[in-house]
Amino acid sequence: MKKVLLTFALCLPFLVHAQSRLSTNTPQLPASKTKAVKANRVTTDQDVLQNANRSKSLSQRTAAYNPIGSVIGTSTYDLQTNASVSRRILKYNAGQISVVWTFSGAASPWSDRGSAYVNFDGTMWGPQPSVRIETTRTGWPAIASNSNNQEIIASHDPATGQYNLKFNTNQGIGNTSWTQTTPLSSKGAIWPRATSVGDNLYVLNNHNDTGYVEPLNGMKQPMYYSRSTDGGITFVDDHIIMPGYDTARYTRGGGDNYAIDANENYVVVGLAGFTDDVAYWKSMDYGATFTKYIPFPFPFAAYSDELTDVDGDGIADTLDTNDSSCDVLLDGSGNVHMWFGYTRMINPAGSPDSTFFFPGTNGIVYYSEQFDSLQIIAGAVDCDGDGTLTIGDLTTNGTSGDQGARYRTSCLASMPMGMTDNAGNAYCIFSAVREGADSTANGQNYRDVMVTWSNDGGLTWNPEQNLTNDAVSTDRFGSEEVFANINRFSSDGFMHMSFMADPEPGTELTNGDDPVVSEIRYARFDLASIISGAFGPCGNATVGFNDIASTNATSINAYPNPASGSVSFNFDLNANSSAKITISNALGQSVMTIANGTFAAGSHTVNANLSTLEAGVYFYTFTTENSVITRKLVVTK
Ligand SMILES: [Ca+2]
Ligand SMILES: [Ca+2]
Ligand SMILES: [Ca+2]
Ligand SMILES: [Ca+2]
Repeated sequence: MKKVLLTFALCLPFLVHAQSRLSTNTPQLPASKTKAVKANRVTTDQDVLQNANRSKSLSQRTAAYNPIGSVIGTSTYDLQTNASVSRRILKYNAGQISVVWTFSGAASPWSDRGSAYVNFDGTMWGPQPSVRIETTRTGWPAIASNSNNQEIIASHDPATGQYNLKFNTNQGIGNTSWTQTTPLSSKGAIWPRATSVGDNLYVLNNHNDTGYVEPLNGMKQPMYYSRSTDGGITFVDDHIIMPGYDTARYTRGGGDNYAIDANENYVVVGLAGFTDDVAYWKSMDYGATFTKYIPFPFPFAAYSDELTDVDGDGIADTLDTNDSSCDVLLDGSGNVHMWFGYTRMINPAGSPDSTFFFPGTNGIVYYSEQFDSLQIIAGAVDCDGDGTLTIGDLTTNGTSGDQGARYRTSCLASMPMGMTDNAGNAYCIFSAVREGADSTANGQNYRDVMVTWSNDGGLTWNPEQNLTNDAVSTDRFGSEEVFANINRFSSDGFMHMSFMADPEPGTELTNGDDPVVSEIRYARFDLASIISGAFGPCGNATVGFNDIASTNATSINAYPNPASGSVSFNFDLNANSSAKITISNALGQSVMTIANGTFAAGSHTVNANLSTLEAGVYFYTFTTENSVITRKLVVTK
């Protein structure tokens, strides 16, 4: 057996931090509950059920099920990732939103599986898709756009026996006519990610040769990077392996354990894996060259199931590591932000069959390139305040008892995704099991979508809040919201989110749940509510979220603007609603309330006397039951 000790830090030409136990304020399970689970590696696209030969029919929702947001589609195939969540929502400045997901309308073995696409055109969502966009069976869509406002969807095609990527391009944002091409060479490509800046299109995927026998560059299932500079017509880099991604540190890659982001000339590729480093590659020249960094090294180089004895006493040690889910994000200054799920692992026998991880671990870890800091910033919350988490340890994969559902090697907190806004704030959403939301037939805890945010560039993070705990009021019964993904940058004051929702924690594919039609939902969250802490650590379903279809403030305008002496606000409501208009100064201090009451559906005009205000720039905020609009108002004398 190969014996590798903690000596790599001195011999690598890139940034490495000494591993130390992550300090955390997130509550952890009692020791008796933190059991180890054998880690099954994901080696191929999962086309077969964990519990095969079941003959149940697809079931529909129960009446009590009423999660937030609006349904924009469905899928009977309910595994949207093996680890990291893909950014499958694009929000355009003109107001359109495009969402993709892995779709099927059929029962196992999901013969019609493929990419579903739906677009919000600024007024309404397109119809829910009932068929895939590809001509053949695919999955795992990644979406990007080019400078012609065409949208490009990359998905993997297992039909050839050797996986490959299919690219489908439409004629413009929202257009549902697709032209299918295969611009990349066939390299057994699976589980793609994509992002773009102008005509620079970046694609990341895993290698898979179905037999899982062909090592490339000495590694099984390595991650690949590809780059197009003409909007996806041709690729100048076709399935290349990143510099420093080699047998010195790696024996294999993994399914969906990577992320990519681009912003102006910057590109970042992030990589995790529970027996590997958390690493990223950064480019400052549109992806032509990359430099590798390792913010959180795994204690063993090129780990291949050795005894995890790092202190040399012959006894396996439990190691802090990542749960294979990660995200990377570039802010407006080109600084890298990286998040990953926290877990621990041990191999007590030094054999391939004895690699275990601890799914009861609780924490989202954040790395800041700017501050070179690594910290646990959030996790599942002790909602009843008794000092411990009353959540199962997920060892039985969420099938009974006081379990939440485990998704592959995800832990209590997992699947992070980042966003920044035009005020310089950073946000991280993640999936966490919610203590107390314990209302399924099996007594399972639901996973909700959580958020934490930072107003100092990632140096410190505010307490986590629960965005989707729908079990807090009588009209919103419990439901599982997972695979949440959001826009990478917000310029409109909202976080736009798509996610999968259903009444049953876990998936049919990996948890052996009954077949179900899962919903793909959209919701948007106003950042002002997140910043004010309105959702709270355990959820408050009455504030802050809305979906565009039910937004009752359709418009507001101030006239004249600039205004002198007086101003008129004209607004429309498409339903009866409370409505308030306030004016604040450039410091954010409220200086005037103009309207505050209940208004009927329809058009309204409210006049205001501005004579008490100094000349200058102000903002008016229009708040209704489910929306907040803030716009600039200039006052002259
Ligand atoms: Ca030891
Ligand atoms: Ca508790
Ligand atoms: Ca929920
Ligand atoms: Ca489910």
